[in-house]
Amino acid sequence: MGTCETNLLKYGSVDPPSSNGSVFEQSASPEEVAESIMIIENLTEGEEIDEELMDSINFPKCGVDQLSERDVIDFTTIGRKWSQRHLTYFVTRYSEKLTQEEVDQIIKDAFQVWADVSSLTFSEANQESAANVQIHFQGGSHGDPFPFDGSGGILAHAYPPTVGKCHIDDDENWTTPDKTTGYSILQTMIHELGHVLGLGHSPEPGAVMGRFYRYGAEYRSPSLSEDDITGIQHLYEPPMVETVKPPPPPGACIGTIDAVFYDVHSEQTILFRGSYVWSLEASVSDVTEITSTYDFLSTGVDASFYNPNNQKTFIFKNCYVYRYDDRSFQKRSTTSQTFSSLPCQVDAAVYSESDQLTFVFKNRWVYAYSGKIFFGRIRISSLPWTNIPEDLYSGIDAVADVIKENSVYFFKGDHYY
Ligand SMILES: [Ca+2]
Ligand SMILES: [Ca+2]
Ligand SMILES: [Zn+2]
Ligand SMILES: [Zn+2]
Repeated sequence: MGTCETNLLKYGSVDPPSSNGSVFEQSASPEEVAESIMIIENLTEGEEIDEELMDSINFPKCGVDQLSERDVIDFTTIGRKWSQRHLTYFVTRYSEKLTQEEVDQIIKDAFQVWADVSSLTFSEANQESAANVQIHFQGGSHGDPFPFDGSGGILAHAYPPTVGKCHIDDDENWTTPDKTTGYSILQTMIHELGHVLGLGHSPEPGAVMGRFYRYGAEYRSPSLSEDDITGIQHLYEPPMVETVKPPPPPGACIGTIDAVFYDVHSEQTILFRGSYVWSLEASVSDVTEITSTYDFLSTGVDASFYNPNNQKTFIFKNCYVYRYDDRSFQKRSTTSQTFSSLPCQVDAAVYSESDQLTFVFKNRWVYAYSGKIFFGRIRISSLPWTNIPEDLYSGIDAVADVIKENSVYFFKGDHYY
């Protein structure tokens, strides 16, 4: 233990940072040294820890980062996790750079990113003492032995489970992800909460759990990489399948539907309602639970469309677009990242073969895209298609271009047109 600790401290002081970029934590930060010491102490206490971690203890340096130099795994965990699957949080001090509403929303969004791909759920506690996770914005000295360093350099740090402390350096120019300047508080919060949940740093260049802050518009509201997802699911399992089954679904063509698309290759019409999906082919219909094909969408969807040119399916849910290659999940991104100017919670979407355009519907408006290029917003009543019933001018539930029949079907309430 004694020699090990000495090596750790030497590592921290001798190794220069590998880049001048801003880091979420400094190389072998005091936190990580502290983490390593705790983990080593765990050994003497006989607490059960990861096998990978056991191996790493034999390395000359005992820093948590040694894990990442091994080929066995990419994501790293710090050998500790929460035993419960529901965690509560509380903001002990708000930022001077952001409004309280902005901070609350960002924290909610950041937790949701992890909740979407794991069995974890999160909610806000009424008071600090009732919270598992405490989030604190403050610059310089902030009540622990590891003061922040002013503007730049270290942006934040967080303690491993089950400490639950997440500290954000409030001397940074924090901004919400829709801005173009400043550090994205969302990117930073997702990363730090990863530590709070037990993830270490990943060497994968695309991982949210990489050591360095990532510049660039696409990272201001970053998607988790496969590596991040594998990491969190290693600790907390994939999202739970509903154990209480909803009542058996009624027929596909009765009542309001959420979304629909026509798959020209399989000649199937795919209908979404609640947590079920219907595949209609000629007169045969097959119903399955949504999660059996579409991961992460257990509570239903807002809209969907199929692009026959690249055989990709796009599914909209709240502020996200989920892209599937045929039926396998590829990536999730925010609606506004994928389709500029597009609001959250859209009503319906369709790729029109005849216009070679994607139309996304929200209330009485239609947003038109050629690929990802925004063409403009028009009223449903001004769509270049003939015979659109007036009932649909105020908004629709779902729409599909059934190419086989050369018709566009609109769905609203019990009716389709
Ligand atoms: Ca700093
Ligand atoms: Ca809908
Ligand atoms: Zn970090
Ligand atoms: Zn701190």
